[in-house]
Amino acid sequence: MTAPLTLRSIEARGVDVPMKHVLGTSQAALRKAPLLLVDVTTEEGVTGRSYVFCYRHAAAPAIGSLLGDIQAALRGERVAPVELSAKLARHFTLLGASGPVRMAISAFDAACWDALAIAAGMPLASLLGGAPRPIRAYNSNGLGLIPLDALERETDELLEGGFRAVKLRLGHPTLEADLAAVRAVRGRLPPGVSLMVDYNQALSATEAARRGRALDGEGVHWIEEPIRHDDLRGCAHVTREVATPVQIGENFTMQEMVDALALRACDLVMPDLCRIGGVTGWLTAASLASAHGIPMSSHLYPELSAHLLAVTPTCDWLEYVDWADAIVNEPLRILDGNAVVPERPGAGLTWNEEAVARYRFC
Ligand code: SMN
Ligand code: MG
Repeated sequence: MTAPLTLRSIEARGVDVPMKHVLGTSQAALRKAPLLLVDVTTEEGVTGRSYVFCYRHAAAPAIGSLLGDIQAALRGERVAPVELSAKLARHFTLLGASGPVRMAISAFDAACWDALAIAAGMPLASLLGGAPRPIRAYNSNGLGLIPLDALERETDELLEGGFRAVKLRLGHPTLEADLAAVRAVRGRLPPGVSLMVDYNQALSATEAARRGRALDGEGVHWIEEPIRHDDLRGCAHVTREVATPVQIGENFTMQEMVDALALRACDLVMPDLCRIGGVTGWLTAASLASAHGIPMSSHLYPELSAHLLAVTPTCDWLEYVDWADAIVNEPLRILDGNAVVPERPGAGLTWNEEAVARYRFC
């Protein structure tokens, strides 16, 4: 039996990592990824790791400060993430589990699970009752709202690694411009390669139904977040009106996931590790999706999500982004379009300290 682990400290460091391809969404164009690297150290000498994609730089010190609060509340406790999640839910009840609070709770939880898997000498997927296996991945780098010739160039680049799917951001001023972008990318894809599209909440429900119906004839694999994420009734309307599967979930709380499934607000779900409550939250979300027979994909964090999809009963697609490659010692490998879940203990994340020093901003 592995000896229990005792929480000693939580360290959080912000790095500003350049993206190889600009992420031009309908809401903002991102050129750098502000990542907060989280190390949970234990009295026994085991360190668990995770990271948070902070969206905005200002969120990194805020999440870091909340992790300091978690450290003060839980120092000396046994690393038992299911119990600690329940404690943290109470700890933050009065403040409310808003975006940065949820991200701090989630990243702490994920790093705790990593520590447990390292202590057990097992890959995270194995600790969770599964085993490392290839997980099909789509390339989600790049393909923003950029000119058509640039889209064509990027599509060719993004197919390297044998990916069998890519994701295009939409939400141009007109439906015609959206269709032109879809056709430009489609025209570069070999047969059998899927194309997902992501509106990042750009449309009204009426406009989403109109554009969605137009996209029905274009062979799109899913339409992601066509309207604001918290209008679940609107999402249900779009899902009914459009034949192409509707995908939502990257902003879900657990309650939103429950409500979305009850309202049939989508055909597919893609919870985000750092918004759904870390590994503990993911496992609950995976059970919910399974009970409803809804395919479940991941959002960002491909290194950890690959382990989690390996134990997700309705496992669908891994979202692959390469942002953490710049600061980890062993980047996630893609082989023939599948993520290779590493066999080493834990999730397999260790920091390249030289790169961390270069990109550090808080
Ligand atoms: C996305 C991810 C991260 C930042 C902005 C947009 C996008 C996705 O919605 O699903 O990849
Ligand atoms: Mg998205």
